[in-house]
Amino acid sequence: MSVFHFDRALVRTPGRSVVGGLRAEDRGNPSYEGVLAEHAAYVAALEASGVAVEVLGPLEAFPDSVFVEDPALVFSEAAVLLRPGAASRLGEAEHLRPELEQRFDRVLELTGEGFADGGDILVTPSEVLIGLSARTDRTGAEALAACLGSIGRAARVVETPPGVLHFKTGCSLLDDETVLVAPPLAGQGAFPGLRELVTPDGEDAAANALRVNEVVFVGEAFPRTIERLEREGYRVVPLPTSEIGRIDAGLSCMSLRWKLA
Ligand code: CIR
Repeated sequence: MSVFHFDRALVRTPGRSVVGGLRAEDRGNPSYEGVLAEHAAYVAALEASGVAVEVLGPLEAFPDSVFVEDPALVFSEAAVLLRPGAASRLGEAEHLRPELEQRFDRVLELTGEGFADGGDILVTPSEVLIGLSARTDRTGAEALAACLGSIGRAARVVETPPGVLHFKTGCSLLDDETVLVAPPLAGQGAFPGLRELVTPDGEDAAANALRVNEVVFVGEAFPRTIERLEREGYRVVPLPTSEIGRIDAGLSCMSLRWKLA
């Protein structure tokens, strides 16, 4: 079962409120037009890589709702509505419910008191890794692992190093054998059986790359990572992320991706 071959994706147009999106450190608001342009480039890149993209309308009441990866998790066989750990984002899942019900035969739901963000979930060929973070707590992670068990998916709860927003802020799958990792996640034993390719000095944020079919999306501001990946034989598609980067986002978070069963 391939974990990076996709033919469908769901994205959400950013609302004007995106300029007030959450961030750990304030380096100034992103510009709305800038985020829109980065989003449009991302959608075009998904389409160019062979994915049919459906675009949902903006949700002004939820500044971070362009990051559709966090309130849900999707597979070919089912979707799971999550419970995002930031109070301002919890309601996003409910807005995805009808969209997922239209597109998936099975829509499961994370219930209980815990929280889990999609940004903390890395699907590898052998298992689903759920990173504990400031957004995903142990109660949520364990409830999600149980939920995934009900669809026959093995899950393992792992740590996200302090200071890293989401588990996938610091890692992304490059192929069936290789994971791109930022130094804080490297050498921690989090990825048994996978080769770790570590991002070059000063380019930790490049670790939130995205493998889609035959290409890897990488932030264009990370030339050394791009060069390293190209040397390794990957076909890299550099994408602009400077505006979404101001609100702590990378390339996995702007879409939900799956392959029709
Ligand atoms: C947040 O803090 O929730 C957003 N500003 C950024 C979310 C990025 N999501 C992701 O990497 N999965």
